[in-house]
Amino acid sequence: MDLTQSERFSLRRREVARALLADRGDMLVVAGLGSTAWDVTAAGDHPLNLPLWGAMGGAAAIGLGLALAQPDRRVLVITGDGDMLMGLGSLATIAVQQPANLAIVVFDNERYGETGMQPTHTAHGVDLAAMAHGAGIAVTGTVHGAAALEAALPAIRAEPGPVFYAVKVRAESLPFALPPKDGAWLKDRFRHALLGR
Ligand SMILES: Cc1ncc(C[n+]2csc(CCOP(=O)(O)OP(=O)(O)O)c2C)c(N)n1
Repeated sequence: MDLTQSERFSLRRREVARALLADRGDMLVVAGLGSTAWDVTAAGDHPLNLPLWGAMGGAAAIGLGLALAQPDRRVLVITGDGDMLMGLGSLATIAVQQPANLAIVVFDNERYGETGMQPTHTAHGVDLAAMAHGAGIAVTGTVHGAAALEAALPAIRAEPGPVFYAVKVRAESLPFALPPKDGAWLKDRFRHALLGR
C-alpha cells in the first residue's frame, strides 16, 4: 500500500464542501468534528449547520436521529473517514431504519487530519462504501475526481436514500475556518432555525 497516495488526490475538500452546499435551501447539515466542520463553515456559516466540536464517531448517528425526527427535511452529514471509522455501527442502524431523507458524505483523506495526518484504515484499503453497502444502504459509492462528484450530486442532494458516498479528497492542511465555539449556543441556533422559537 502507498500510504501517501491521498496527497495526490485531485479533489480539494473546501471545493467539495462548496459544491455540496451550493443553493442548499432548507437542508439540515451535520458536520463531523475537526476538518469537516471547518470545511462546512468555510462554505458559509449557517443556522441550519450543526458543526460538532467533539463527539468523534457520532456524526452519522446524529444525522440519523435528525432524519427520523424531521422526515420532510433533507439531512446531509459531512464527516471525516476517522469519524466514520469510529462510528461504523451507525451504518448498520441507518440501513435498518432506511431514512429516505438522509445522505452521508465522508471526506476521505485517508488520514486523521486534525491530529497530525496519521494514515487511517482507508489508506490501507478499507472500503467504507462497501461497508455501507454491506450494511444494506442501497445508494453507495466512492468518488474520485470532479466528474464523479458531479454525477453523485443529485443522489446526495435530493434522491431517496439513505445515501452514502466516500469522496476521496486530498490530504492537505488548510487554514482554520472555525464555527461559533459554544455547543449549546449552536444547538439552540439550529433548533430555533428548524422549529421556530
Ligand atoms: C474519542 C476521540 N478520540 C480522538 C479524538 C482526537 N481527534 C480529534 S479529530 C481526530 C481525527 C479526525 O479524523 P477524520 O475524521 O478523518 O477527519 P480529518 O481531519 O482527517 O478530515 C481525532 C483523532 C477525539 N476528539 N475524540
